[in-house]
Amino acid sequence: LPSEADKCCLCPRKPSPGVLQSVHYPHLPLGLASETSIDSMRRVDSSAALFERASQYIPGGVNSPVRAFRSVGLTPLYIDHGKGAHVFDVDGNEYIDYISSWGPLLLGHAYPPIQEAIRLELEKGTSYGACNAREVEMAELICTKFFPSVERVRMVNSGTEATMSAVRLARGFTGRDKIIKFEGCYHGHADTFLISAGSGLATFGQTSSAGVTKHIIEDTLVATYNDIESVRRTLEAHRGKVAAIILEPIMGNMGLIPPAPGFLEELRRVTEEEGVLLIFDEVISGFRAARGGAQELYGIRPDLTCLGKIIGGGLPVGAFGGRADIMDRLAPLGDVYQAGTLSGNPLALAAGITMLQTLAEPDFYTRLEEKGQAFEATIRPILDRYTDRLSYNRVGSLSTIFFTPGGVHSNADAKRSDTEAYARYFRGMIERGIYLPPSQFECIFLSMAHSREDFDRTATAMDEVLREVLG
Ligand code: KE4
Repeated sequence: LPSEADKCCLCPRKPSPGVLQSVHYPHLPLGLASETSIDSMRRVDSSAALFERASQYIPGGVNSPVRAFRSVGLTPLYIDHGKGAHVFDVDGNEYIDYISSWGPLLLGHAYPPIQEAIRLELEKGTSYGACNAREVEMAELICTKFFPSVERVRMVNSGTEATMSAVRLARGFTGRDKIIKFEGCYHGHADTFLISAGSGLATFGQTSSAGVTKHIIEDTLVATYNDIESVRRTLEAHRGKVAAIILEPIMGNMGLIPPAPGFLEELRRVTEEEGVLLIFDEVISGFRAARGGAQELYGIRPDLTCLGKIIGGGLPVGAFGGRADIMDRLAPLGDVYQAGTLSGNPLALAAGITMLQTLAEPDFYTRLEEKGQAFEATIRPILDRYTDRLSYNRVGSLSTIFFTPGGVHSNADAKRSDTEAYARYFRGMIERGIYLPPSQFECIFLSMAHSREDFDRTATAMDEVLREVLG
């Protein structure tokens, strides 16, 4: 093994590509600390070299399509570490990060109390496959401090697990097969949702996935977001067969599209009239739009709620919950099965609990809204120069600049965006150290770590790049 003197620095200096950062693993018996494991664990290549290696073993070189940067005409960055609102790639470049890991990092990267909570929990172990006290703490926090509509909650490991489990439960509870989703909404990659979906699917110009069987497609009906008449027509055509309507109450996966005034209220009313369950997918909006998510912000009580992202503080956690009479149909009490090896993992919940305890502070959401307002105020003078080319939507710390004029209030509006112009904008901004979502059909996610200086730097870059892209 390399000598102690070769001990690497965890926060890499500007490494030259391909250099094998030597490390010292005294705790690993020689047989384990083989050259291969050290090489794969510590070899510091450039993003380009890592992508080339990754592409040999990982489809498209990525573990989630939107990271591939294909729609913005680049190859992906490989991030080495993050701190606050900034990330640092393996080539030593620093960026202001407006992705925040696609939402989870509401407090910024490497938030010290969360790091400490993980460190302390780690000393006790990582997973038991048995009940642990963290599960109780998390359930109590969700049910008593954040979501009054959630009388019972079940922990899972991702947003997809949360939404697919909620839909199965709704079908089991109602005895009905069909669900209604909205064009452009994305609820994760379970088969039942990959029809007319947003996020990564929209990014690649398709809205449905191969491999989804016709029976699944028959049971997923699609309505138009912000168009309550399209919902009424769909329900009328399938009266008595629809188990639930699932939606992002604030649409985030075609870029940010807020609910039209009265839309959510009408949706609640028509679902109650028809005996159809209302499922709010708050994987993005939960803990972000307000303490109690979009349902608090707009005063709607759904029957079931799906959570993810922020709830894990950056580690893999999802959850679904809602009315006790519905949730108690879950095994082992009821006949709707759902399970998970790592559900309620103590390490992940230690991070999530620390996150939620911070969000429970009295003035947190006032300060978060001030952050969103400050960001908008900083870029507004630039946006106002391009009202004939751009639209801008914001709800709190979520926002999107659409490369289409006239406002974006629906999926159809969003789809008019000039994605080529967005790609040129993205490339210009990332060259200036501003890391935006690599797709027109995603949101900017602010964190509490973003500073006034970050916003000023972003506005300066935006001013230059939009002059290049739009004139
Ligand atoms: P996950 O399974 O990716 O944890 O969550 C799925 C999901 C469910 N519901 C909503 C509203 C979501 O936005 C998501 C996932 N969001 C995308 C970004 N828009 C994740 C990023 C990615 O796919 O890499």
